[in-house]
Amino acid sequence: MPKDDTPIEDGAVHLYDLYDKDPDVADKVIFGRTPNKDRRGFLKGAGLATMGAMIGSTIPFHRNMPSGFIPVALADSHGMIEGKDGLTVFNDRPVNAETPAHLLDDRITPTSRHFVRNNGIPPEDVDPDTWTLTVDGLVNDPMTLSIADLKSKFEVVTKQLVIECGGNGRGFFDPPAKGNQWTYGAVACSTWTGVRYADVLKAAGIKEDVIYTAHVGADSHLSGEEGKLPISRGVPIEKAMNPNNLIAFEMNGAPLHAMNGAPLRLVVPGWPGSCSQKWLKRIWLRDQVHDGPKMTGKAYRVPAYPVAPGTKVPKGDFEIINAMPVKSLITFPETGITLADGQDVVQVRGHAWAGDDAVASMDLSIDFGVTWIKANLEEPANSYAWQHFNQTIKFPQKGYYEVWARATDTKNRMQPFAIAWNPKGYLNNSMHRVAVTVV
Ligand SMILES: Nc1nc2c(c(=O)[nH]1)N[C@H]1C(S)=C(S)[C@@H](COP(=O)(O)O)O[C@H]1N2
Ligand SMILES: [Mo]
Repeated sequence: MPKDDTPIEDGAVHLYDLYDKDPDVADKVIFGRTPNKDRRGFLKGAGLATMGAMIGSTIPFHRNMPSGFIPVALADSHGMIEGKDGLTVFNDRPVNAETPAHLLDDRITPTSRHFVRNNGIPPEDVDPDTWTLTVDGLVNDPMTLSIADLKSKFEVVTKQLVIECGGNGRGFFDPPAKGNQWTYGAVACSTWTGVRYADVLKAAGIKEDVIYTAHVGADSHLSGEEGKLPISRGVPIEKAMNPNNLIAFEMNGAPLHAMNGAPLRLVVPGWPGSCSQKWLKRIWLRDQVHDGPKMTGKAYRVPAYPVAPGTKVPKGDFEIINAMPVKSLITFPETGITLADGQDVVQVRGHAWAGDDAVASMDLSIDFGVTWIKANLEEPANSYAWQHFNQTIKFPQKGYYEVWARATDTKNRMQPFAIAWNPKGYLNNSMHRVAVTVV
């Protein structure tokens, strides 16, 4: 295979040469560290060169590879996105990556562990100093604000807020639903700093006939078509006015990560993550339910009535998802652990959250749900932060166990064992289970 036959970026050929000579040294040069199982690197602009470099070889049949395709040799490669660590990458065009449950063990999710859900291609070379946000539509005073304006004109607040993708848990649907096969990790609770969405709307002056917001970001459509938006969602004006929503410019005390919406994004916690527009450029107030891409049809919608798995539901029978349901995650121990040398006790811990509500109680079971053990549950740091739970669990004898976690919200709604199936695979809040073997 002649190396010059491949339409690769500048400098790529010598990468291959580097890998030919000594892959370990090559990795160090490219990724800045010695490779291990969790090979880290960058995905930004991952073309053939990056892929080839990561595999350590040329790809003779590369022309047959669909765009956005991830070679199976890299399929279990974690952390391919710069600044992210240990995420499971589903695609690179658009980038979609979730965090394994045991890596969400921090009380506040570090930026490196915050999942990424992109519908299009993020803007490149964003400049926070020249970035502007326009608020228009049915407002008394349309405004265009810089990030400096936001900081000087409005109170800056910091909150821990949960963002969860509406499709988190889709991977467990049977029959399967199309889309990213998220397991548990399309959720995070980072610290966000910004101004209240409500304060900005108030300053613009909301006209009486406004019922819905529309959010526009700077990412481009996968087709490359100029002006075509990959996603533009909105929320009822009442939800937009919730004082916990932020227009955020900082994540965990630093500028936003490029993949999480730098330099400016919405954080509308408690509702599907898709309401939290990244790379935010425009907020448009409307007198109708917003009809942007992924607002209509079946996107982020579920049937208005319960359906049997596999049912074909007419388009008109879907309704927009609002609050996410109560859910929890065991972040320690990691599923599949073995307790040896007479160990029979584990300090189980994790987090729980409940859409627009709070979590009232948290229970664990090690006998497949026959009996339940109350876990210690903390109050949230603020509304819409996840709540931490823990409990010491003793296993009565050797053998295979599953620890099940079940959260109950303040309205007495509990996580189900079985999946409430819907055609697009949203809202799966079935209980998290981890396997523990005592030998
Ligand atoms: N501009 C823009 N905003 C977006 C998206 C997107 O593709 N483009 N994806 C949405 C979806 S579906 C989710 S779940 C969240 C994910 O946020 P994160 O990538 O920071 O985890 O961002 C939302 N905001
Ligand atoms: Mo999402």
